[in-house]
Amino acid sequence: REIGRPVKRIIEDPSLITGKGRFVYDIDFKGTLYAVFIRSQYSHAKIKSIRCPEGALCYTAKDLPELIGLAKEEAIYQGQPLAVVLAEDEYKARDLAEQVEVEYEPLPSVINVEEALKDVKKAKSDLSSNIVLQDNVEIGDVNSAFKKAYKVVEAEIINQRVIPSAMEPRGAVAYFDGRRLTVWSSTQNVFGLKDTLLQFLSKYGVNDVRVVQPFVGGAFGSKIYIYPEEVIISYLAVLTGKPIKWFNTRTEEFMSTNHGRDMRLKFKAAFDKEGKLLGIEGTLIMDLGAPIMEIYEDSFGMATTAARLLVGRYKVNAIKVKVLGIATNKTFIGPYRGAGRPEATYFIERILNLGARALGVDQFEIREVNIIDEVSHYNTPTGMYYDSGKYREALKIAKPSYHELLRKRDELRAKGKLAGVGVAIVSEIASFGTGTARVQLTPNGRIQVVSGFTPHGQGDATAFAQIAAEVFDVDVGKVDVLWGDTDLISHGGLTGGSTTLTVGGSAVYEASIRLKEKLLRVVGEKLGVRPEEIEYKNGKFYHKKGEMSLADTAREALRMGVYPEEQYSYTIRPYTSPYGIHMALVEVDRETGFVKVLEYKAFDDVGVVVNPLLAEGQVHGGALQGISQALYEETVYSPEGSLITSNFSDYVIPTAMEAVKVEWKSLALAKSDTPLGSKGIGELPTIASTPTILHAVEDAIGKNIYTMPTKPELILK
Ligand code: MCN
Ligand code: MO
Repeated sequence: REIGRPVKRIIEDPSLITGKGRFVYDIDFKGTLYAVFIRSQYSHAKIKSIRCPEGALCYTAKDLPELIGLAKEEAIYQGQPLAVVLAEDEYKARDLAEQVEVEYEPLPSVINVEEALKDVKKAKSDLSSNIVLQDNVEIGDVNSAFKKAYKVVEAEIINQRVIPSAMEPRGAVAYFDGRRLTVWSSTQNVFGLKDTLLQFLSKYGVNDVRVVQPFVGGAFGSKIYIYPEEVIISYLAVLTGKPIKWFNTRTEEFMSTNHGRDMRLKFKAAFDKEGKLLGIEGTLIMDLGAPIMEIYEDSFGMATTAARLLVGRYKVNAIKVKVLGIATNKTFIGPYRGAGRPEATYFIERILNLGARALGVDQFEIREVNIIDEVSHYNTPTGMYYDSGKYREALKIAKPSYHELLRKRDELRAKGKLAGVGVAIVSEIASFGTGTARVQLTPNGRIQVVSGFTPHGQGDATAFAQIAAEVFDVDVGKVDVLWGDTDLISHGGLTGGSTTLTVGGSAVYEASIRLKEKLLRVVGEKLGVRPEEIEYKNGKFYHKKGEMSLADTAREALRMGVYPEEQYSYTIRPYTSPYGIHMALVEVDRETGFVKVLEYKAFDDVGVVVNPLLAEGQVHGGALQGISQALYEETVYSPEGSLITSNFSDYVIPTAMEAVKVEWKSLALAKSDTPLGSKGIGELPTIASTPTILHAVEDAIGKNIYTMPTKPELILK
């Protein structure tokens, strides 16, 4: 069996680890013009004039058609593109960009939520209020919950703004051959980019667009949006007839690529004596960043999702949360590994632990008190959907490990150390939409899988190879996988929302089964027997009248005029609901306040795991990313809206030195209804680890924590 086997990344890694994988920056055409963007130095200013150097290829909003995001009269965040210059090499282009003179008239900036809510200054001149979007999530009778309460816990907890920090910044190359435009982009959304470019460029007579995703050095949700730079360089390739290349510096990347999170919840929570959560009332405020309406609706969706997912996997029946989306003059917020679910899990898990601490109840026990036993096709009162889950059983399995960590904590404490244990339950929803795959048999007997998804580091292609190999009962080495090119297939989805394996893999599975049936008919016709009489094993068709290999069958099919390929589109309704229990043991240095994660254990239920090596890899990297939010990452703006943490010496992300040993257990208690029975795992560990670590630090220092990161100076205070 191939499904379930820890296969190494045979599709992705050979070229990557030998340094031969091509990224956007490696693509070079003769005669390329390099594009450098002139970006607003102010977070909020009137653009009075832009003066281009004499004779330079330089374009401002006035020279270009109305494009998304290129500021014309008013800049609304630092780093917003205002103009672009082109030159024959990158250095000349950077020098040229410095000669562009922009005359600004600074406007008052709205930098924090408190200021935004006062509504005296506006984040954009034409805004009537900085509160741009509002919603309410209300279920049950909150008032009676508070009347019945034994204890009421109140606080404001902040899930801070973070910078996605993919290893490779955004960049693209655009090539126009006089009829067809081809764009290579460091994106996770090739079909979205193609659609946008076609919509825009058809006005200029360009109706044929191809978008290619070369190898991409990570994205974490931040390369889903169609960014202005991609559209502008495409237009300039058409206008100038020259290939155009653009690549962000790290500082440009930090300012112009979407940030993540930035939500806060001011809440009141009612508990009974045993720790049962009776109700939550509060206001959830999301700082959406710069007011760009095209982006706002989607981003605000993350806040309403967070509010509706506040129920977690618990029996909470009364919730009343006002959700506000606020405009400020900072980089806009977009999806970042979890998009709404990390914030929800953070809020509900923090509420439970703050309650447990106030009541003197153990943090594991308070979860046992509130957890739903199990669900099957369950709709939460807030309108979320959980396909399946055995939550109490999962807790039972995880419990001995929790007690083991407590024992280790107590041993450390006996030695005078500041040690703590944290636990959190991740309440995830994942795997959305439609995925398409075409599976084809080549004349030399290899299976070729074409996927409409856009993986960029996860390793899904290897998992797809396993799925096809399982159906065709061949070695994975006999399968090739292609993806990330709009020419491969008419349409596709994007790798985001932990979707690719479950939705894209189901498409591969179904297409493979259909192709095998088609091939059976070919063999039947050739041998003059009924398909049901034919046996298939080890990549061969058997019948007493003869046998045929896959290569024989492919050639025979082509002779008959039957193409040995099948395409299938799989649509999931509505999504999967993975979950997990994460726990950690930390030690806080009494002198320095530095937190060391000594042990990290994850018990995750994502149904069937196709490749445990890939899934565990996601848990290692994902958990570290969430730990990093808890301990290190802080996006700092000056009062005028300048990004202070504009590179990696000021914005701290973990290195191999801070990497944590993660022990992972796949629970596989509850499958999804999809053909594979799998659920998404790409984002789950990141969602889980942030509150887990915070809880451990709280336990170590014996104090409540309300903000992140938990810096040494806060811990020792
Ligand atoms: N997998 C599995 N069995 C399962 C579920 C997943 O074997 N039941 C494997 C898959 O084969 C795949 C990996 O685990 O190799 C993740 O699969 P999945 O959960 O379907 O998630 P996606 O492939 O759709 O990846 C997207 C997800 C998201 S949304 C973000 S954000 C994120 C993440 O992946 N960004 C990443 N992990 C990342 N990892 C890397 N290296 N780079 C990013 O940008
Ligand atoms: Mo994502």
